[in-house]
Amino acid sequence: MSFQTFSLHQLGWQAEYARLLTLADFDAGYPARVMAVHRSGLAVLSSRGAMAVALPHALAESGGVAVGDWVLVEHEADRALRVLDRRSLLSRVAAGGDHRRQPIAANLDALFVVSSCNDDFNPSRLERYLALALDAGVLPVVVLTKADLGEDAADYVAAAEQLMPGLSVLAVNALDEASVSQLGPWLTPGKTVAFVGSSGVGKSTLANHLTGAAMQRTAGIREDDARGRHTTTAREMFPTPGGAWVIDTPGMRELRVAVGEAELGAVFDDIDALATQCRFGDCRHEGDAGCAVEAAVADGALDARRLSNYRKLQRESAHAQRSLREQHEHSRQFNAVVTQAMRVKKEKLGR
Ligand SMILES: Nc1nc2c(ncn2[C@@H]2O[C@H](COP(=O)(O)OP(=O)(O)OP(=O)(O)O)[C@@H](O)[C@H]2O)c(=O)[nH]1
Ligand SMILES: [Mg+2]
Ligand SMILES: [Zn+2]
Repeated sequence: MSFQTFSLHQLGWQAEYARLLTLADFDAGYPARVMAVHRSGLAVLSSRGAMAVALPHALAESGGVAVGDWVLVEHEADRALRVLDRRSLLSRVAAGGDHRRQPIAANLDALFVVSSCNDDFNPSRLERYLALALDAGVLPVVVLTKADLGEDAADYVAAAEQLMPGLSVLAVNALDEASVSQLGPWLTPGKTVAFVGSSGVGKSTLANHLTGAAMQRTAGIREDDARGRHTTTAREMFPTPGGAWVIDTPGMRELRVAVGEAELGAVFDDIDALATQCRFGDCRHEGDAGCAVEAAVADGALDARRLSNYRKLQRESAHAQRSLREQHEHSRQFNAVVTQAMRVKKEKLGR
């Protein structure tokens, strides 16, 4: 596939990036946007067109490079020199014990959190995605697909709107172009959006409509469990005819989060507001006297599920952050020991 050339502005360049580059940077290289991350290197687009550039090991290791990133590409060398500071970064906690953050997509303007008007609809999972978006610094928009398959799409929309104050929720038939045009307001020129959600909910179907081509594979859904097979395997960014940028992602089976307290609190703003009305400032909302949160659960104003999911996400985030801190501390101590050992060795050799 060949790309036409794009100006930096069309690629989503923002004035704030220019401030991150020094004259020395411009002498060394030029900015390019990462369209895809491959094991062998990066596919980038710049005002010079599409190119494959090498990704030095050190750069890949230090925080990684994500689709949507801006990199400085060395003049005449086709090699990425560094990643420019991100405006937003969507990341997940890696599977396995080490709680490392895996970058998913960078410099997003909106995150379409996709679920369907069927068994896939799960408020706790959606809250998890909303927290992920806020933590990434991205505006979440909930898109509920398969509105054509049932009559109760409005019920799903109403339920989703309860999940965060001011949340935009759209019900669509992803197979219908006119219905998909509801996403238009978030797809203005130079804006970058990504789709996340479980496998089979229609992320690629939506992305294909927007980019005007079947560039991502889609798969038929299995009727039995309302889940599709995993069909999207790579993360790539594609332009829409209107000048926006779209990133499709593979369905995530497990999404662990490590979200900041403030970001989590923004999703669960209603609970935090109730908590200010508890009799005691240090109320744990666990049988404490005069607890406004538990009173709200008792009289049906607050969903017990929502309260328990808030607690779960708080615990999970605290745990992941503690684990990251410990690792950081460990590697700091380790480096100190190594540095000391090398110094001793050098001194010995010097004598
Ligand atoms: N009727 C109907 N079918 C849909 C809708 N959205 C998606 N589908 C179908 O659901 C199946 C799965 O869609 P995909 O777009 O591949 O799902 P995905 O989210 O990209 O899945 P992964 O790539 O596995 O994460 C396809 O057969 C689509 O045609 C919708 O709104 N209505
Ligand atoms: Mg897909
Ligand atoms: Zn309380």
